[in-house]
Amino acid sequence: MDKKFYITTPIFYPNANLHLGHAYVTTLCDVIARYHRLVGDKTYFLTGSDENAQTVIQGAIKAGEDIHAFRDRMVEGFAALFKRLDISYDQFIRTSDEQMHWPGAKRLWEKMAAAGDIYKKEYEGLYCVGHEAFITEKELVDGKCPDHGTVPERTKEENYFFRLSKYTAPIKSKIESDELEILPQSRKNEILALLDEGLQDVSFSRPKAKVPVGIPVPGDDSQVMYVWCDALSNYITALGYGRDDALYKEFWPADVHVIGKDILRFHAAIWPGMLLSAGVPLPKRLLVHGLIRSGGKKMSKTLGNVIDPQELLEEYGTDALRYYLARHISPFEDGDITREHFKEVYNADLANGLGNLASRIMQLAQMHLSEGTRPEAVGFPKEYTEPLEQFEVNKAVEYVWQCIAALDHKITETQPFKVVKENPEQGKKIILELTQELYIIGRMLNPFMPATNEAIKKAVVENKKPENLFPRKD
Ligand code: ME8
Repeated sequence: MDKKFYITTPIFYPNANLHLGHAYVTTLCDVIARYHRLVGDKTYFLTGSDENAQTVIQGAIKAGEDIHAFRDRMVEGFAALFKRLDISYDQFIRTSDEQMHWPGAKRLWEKMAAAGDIYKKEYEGLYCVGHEAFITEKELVDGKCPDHGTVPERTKEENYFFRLSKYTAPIKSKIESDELEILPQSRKNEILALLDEGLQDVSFSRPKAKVPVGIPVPGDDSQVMYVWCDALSNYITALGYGRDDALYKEFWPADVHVIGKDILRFHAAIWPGMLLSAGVPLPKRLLVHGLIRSGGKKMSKTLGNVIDPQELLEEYGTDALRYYLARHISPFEDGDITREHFKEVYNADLANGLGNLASRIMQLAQMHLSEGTRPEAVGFPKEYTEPLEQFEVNKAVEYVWQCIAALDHKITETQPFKVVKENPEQGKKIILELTQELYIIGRMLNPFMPATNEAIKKAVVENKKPENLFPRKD
């Protein structure tokens, strides 16, 4: 098949270690990318880090480290977490990379400038470092940004502005017609309501003195690009836009940018505006996921309900965490996770469910079959592919667990352990069927739980019992 599929995560600020929310969006993308590879699509999966931000500079200062050393150390941590999570990205783009990222970001800026959409203006505003954006007086609560609880910086600067207002109508029509599709519908409505108010021009540069690590504005070294202008362009610079067009020609436009609802505005207004201005095709889709909470509350150090992905990985393993994120967090709504629920689900679905089924079947196979089997690859049922095509990852996992329950039921019904004693040929036939169905289940698990897929495949092909896949936790 020659269908291509290009998927991206947000690029993360290396201002602190990644938390469960970052692990979630990256795992979600990985599941979708692995599914597309499984069905034969030529897939490209991009992730990365958003490094030229004030929040990152502040992180380095807080850590008492040189900015470059700090960013390198943080990004090493990202890579280590993604390795542990079995994230199969094709590229990790760093916006500090002057070879890979900067030429394309500059090219895009030049195109926008050539279109007459960049102009200079004296500007006074309130900059919220948490948002990496100017916010308005009326958004403040008690003088603070309500999302970050911090007092914004009052700045008076001469900046370059981007004429985003000019693009309100074309952006709206692209979103309304689903040429730029926004999933789920509630997020599409949200952005359409915002567009109805009309978009304002945005400050698109900062003084170099304020953000010394930023990308210099073409033609004016005293200014650096606004970090969102710099960051959004990663989706094309990583493919070689402005540098080496081979990947760009093959994979752009993106099939889907996966983002959290916190950054919808940047992706559904500023990014399409930039692309329209520069004459670059728009991405096809935004998949906007919700935020993960714990016990109904925002995870916070004060509440003591922060769950570190490392902690779950150490206790339960990679595929258990991937399973939880894929099945028990909806890609379209806010999610929730607690240690108690995690353990409950682990024991029920993985230890007693899948793990137990695999070991029962393979025990029978090892005792009664003389060799392993490798079922011919058949297509996937539509109950599996249809939700995955629509990014309804949790529904697809649910379907696999229905297959697991059905196979469990089949063992109870057919009683192979009895039949094989009374009628060995008949018994072996049943057992062979069970192993083949287990193999197919393993194959369907591939996008969600790649190592488990491998372990099941090996067990069936080599006719041996898999290691205890998911030991019970008390
Ligand atoms: O915003 N639950 O980076 P970031 C679920 N650099 N997902 C969460 C989450 C939570 N509680 N918290 C964060 C930035 N996320 C910019 C992006 S893109 C060109 C630039 C996820 O490090 C979610 O996907 O703050 C969110 O959009 C992303 O992490 C923000 O990561």
